[in-house]
Amino acid sequence: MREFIYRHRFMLLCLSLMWLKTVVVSFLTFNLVITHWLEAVIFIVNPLAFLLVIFSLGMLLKPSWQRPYYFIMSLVLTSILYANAVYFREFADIITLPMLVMSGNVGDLSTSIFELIQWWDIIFFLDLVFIGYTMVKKPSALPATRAGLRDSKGKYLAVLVLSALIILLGRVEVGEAETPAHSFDRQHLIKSLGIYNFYFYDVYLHFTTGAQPAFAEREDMDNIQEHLQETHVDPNADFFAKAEDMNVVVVSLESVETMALEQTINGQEVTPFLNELIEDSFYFNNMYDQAGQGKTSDTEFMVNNSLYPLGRGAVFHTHPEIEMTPLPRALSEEGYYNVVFHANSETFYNRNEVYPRLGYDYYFGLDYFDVTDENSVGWGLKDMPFIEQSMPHIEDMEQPFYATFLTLTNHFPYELDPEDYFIDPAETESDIVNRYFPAVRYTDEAVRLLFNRFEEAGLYENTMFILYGDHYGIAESHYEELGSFLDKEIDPYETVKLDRVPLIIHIPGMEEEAETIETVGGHIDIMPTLVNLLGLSQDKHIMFGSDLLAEEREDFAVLRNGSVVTDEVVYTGELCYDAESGEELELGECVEAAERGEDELYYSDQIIYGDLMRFFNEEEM
Ligand code: GP9
Ligand code: MN
Repeated sequence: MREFIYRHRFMLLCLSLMWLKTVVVSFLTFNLVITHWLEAVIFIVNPLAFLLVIFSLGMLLKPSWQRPYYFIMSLVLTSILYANAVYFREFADIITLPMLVMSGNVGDLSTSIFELIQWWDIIFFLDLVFIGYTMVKKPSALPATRAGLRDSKGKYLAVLVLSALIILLGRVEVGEAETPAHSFDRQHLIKSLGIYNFYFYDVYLHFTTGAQPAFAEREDMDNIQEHLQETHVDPNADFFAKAEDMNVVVVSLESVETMALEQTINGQEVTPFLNELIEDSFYFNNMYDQAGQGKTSDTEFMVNNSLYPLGRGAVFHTHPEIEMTPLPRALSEEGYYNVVFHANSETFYNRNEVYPRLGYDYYFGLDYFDVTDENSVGWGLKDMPFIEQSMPHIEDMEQPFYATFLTLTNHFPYELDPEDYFIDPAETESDIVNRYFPAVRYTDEAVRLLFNRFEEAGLYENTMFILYGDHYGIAESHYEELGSFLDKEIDPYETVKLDRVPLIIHIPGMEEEAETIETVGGHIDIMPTLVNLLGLSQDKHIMFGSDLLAEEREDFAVLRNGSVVTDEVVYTGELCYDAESGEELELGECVEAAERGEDELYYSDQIIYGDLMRFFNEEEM
């Protein structure tokens, strides 16, 4: 043993440093909740399974090739760790393979990426400097010796057995027997598999899901239709067709959270216009962000399909060609003209491919806007000139229309020109938190402008407006500073609560019925609500959500990471809370809700992965 250590010191040094770094970085960056000593042991040893194999393979090489091999391996693995650490700062998630095919979007993301990189990230690479130095300057101090397969069979076998045992150990379920499964919770996967083995699992998912359409059968769809029938809730008949034949305007409020509507800065409301609008609208204050890695586009997918987005990648990118029963297409049949306004490149999120399939007739993308240095900031054209420049197209449009406006100014990293500050920034240690509120305030002003322009154009009275926050704004990595602003400690329960996004449905002429509705729901429920209000047939669609105005509505929302909210409990990351008080409960109290959440995501995923809508049978709905 001693001799082995001596002969392979360079390899053992690289291996130990990489192991240590993986455990420390994973623990510090991925917000893992470790509640049991065995979980801690599994978490600490699991990166070894992969590292042992990868580093011991180096011993097969000639000594002169070994050092560069170990150095390159350490560099590659450090880069994987670092890329994930940076990604996690904004997305609280791990990079999956389908995200890599979205790298075409990266050019537009440059403003966001620079904001995420910190000077002290150099720490990630310090050990590589040390390894590189000894490799070049002091090679004799740390020997690398070849261990041929024939002579060292026993050693390689031992490595394989040890790695296999570690992987098996990761499969051990720790904690209470009644723990729900965790298939949608990537943080749980990292905890039990380790970051490197996670990628093997991801490759496995990539291929198995890719093959799913070929093996799918009509029966798969029948089972899902049966499930949907069991959970079906009748829409509210009193609201049926209340907005029939009206124009429909959908406004995606970039990164606007419900929390923002409830705040003031130095006595000034953050969203004075939305707050005023709420008084005359149906306002849903318990809607949850159900987007996945495809963020804005995932929400567009939900709003137009009432299917959940996928857990991996943006569904607009990964499955642009599946069969769907989308809302705009149903509206086309009723004589609607369907358009989208968004001042970003047409190919971003593959929108140019997906929009026609959703039933949009026209996409007013970047080319339709006059974008200059003066009228743009951050991600591009500012929301107010965006509205101004969209209106002439609206005024010329045949009616009724279904028009989606995607705002952009309130996008991370929340840059704003001085003249667009209507309120002061917040005063916390985080510039992101500070800048977020004035940026939301600016978007609020753009929405006011939209309403004014609709009134001036004489279109207001005959238009139903739907405004929603597309997803969270402030990432978890800023929760300490956000907590100081909100004056509360942000525990996992509060983290889920901060995932609320506003939903406002404003129907001119229905101000009398206006109310704030506290039912728990999410983006998935928008389409069924609109289908009812517009007097369309429910039976023509496979919808996972339900009418938000339904009398018998069940309070329920599942987030894409598997967290679930009902009127009774909040389940998140293997923890269970009382929905009202936020008090922690026994995990068993959440099992039913968590399993229901898993079913919803699982069935919806099956439809997309298997392209099951091919087998949709209207008769059975
Ligand atoms: C991109 C815009 C923002 O066109 O919709 O996307 P996001 O980064 O929020 O998903
Ligand atoms: Mn967005």
